[in-house]
Amino acid sequence: MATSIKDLERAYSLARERYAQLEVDTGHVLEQLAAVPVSVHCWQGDDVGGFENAGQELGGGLAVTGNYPGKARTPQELRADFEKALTLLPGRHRFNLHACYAEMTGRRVDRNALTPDLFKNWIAWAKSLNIALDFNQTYFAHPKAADGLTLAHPDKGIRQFWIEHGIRCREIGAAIGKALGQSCLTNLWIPDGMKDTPADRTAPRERLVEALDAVFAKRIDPRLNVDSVEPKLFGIGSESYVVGSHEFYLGYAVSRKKLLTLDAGHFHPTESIADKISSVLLYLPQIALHVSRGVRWDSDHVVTLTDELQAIAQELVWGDYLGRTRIGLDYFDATINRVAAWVIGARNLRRALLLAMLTPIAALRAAEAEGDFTRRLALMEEAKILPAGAVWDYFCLKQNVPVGEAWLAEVKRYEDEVLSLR
Ligand code: RNT
Ligand code: ZN
Repeated sequence: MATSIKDLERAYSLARERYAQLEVDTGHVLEQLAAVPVSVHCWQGDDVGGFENAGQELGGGLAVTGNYPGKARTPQELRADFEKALTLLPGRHRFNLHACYAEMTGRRVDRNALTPDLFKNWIAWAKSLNIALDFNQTYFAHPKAADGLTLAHPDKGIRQFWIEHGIRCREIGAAIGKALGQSCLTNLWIPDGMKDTPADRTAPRERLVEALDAVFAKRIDPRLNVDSVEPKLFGIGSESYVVGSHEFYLGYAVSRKKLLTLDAGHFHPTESIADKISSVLLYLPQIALHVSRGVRWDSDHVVTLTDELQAIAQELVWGDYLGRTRIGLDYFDATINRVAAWVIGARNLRRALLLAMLTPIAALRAAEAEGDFTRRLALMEEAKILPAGAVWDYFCLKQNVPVGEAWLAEVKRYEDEVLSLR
């Protein structure tokens, strides 16, 4: 039986008092938490399929495993699925599209010729839901990316094709931002790399800088669109060398005033992006995050409430970086219900932010300033099991979304009534 509203309120009231003793104002936390926008990635809904129907395999080192029934096959289905997810998610959300989700009507338009009107249904839908959109160039699942090289390709014609794609996508980003009145983040990730030891690591990087400069040549009003570049350490088929590495893009972003997208799965397995945030933000006004979960490699598992996720949230909250970070999710799991995958990951991200906001950070910092590391560690550990669950439940209640695992019954119902009929 579900907990009654009265019980939820009672539990919250006790929790509020407990946190007040630690000088944490839960009322303020709830307001702050609701306001953080999280950009949810469209591609969990259909296994990074998109709607070009070109029969091209995903490629680019991206791999989605699983064949759970009911995946979205059309833009209408994808939109309906995400609308369902939104009813189960507390707080503000954006929707993050990829260029390969263009809606072609009849005639197929290639990537170098995409125009904003191919996204007009997405824009109208976003408007009707009062959510903002983000965007991504799609440098994979295309014959001209079949050898895993795009903007760094040795062939000038192929490079030019992908430069044009990059330019078109920024224009689409700007059109989205204009139509929705909220600046769109257009994120650029390319798969370019080599499976085995390269003989020349320099030339592809020189070509990439030149190509990126061509993509970004036109100035776009940041109120309409901002650009971000996403580094990676290695991928499937690019184990030995990735052209757009962390150092490559960090230098690029700083020198060209672009955002840098830190993806949690794009580094050595024991390396955390949490520690990078405060360094990178010394040199860049803004960054973007792809919150993901690597398991042994960049496997893009559904985001769970790990220590790493909490470390990321702590940095954002404790470092006061929320206003300078465009938070997005990036994972794809086809072995479970895809709507549930969205809900689990997005709720976990916000839960991690809540935990960080509820930590008595002033006391921790005071202990640190006094050099009292015993106290810092002791308080940090005690803080971990303060009654945050009661605050989370109350937050969901106030946000009109299911409390606790009750959301799962909603997803199951949707599966029975909609997904299983596909
Ligand atoms: C790939 C990058 C990239 C993609 C999406 C689909 O390693 O993480 O962000 O996951 O663009
Ligand atoms: Zn990513």
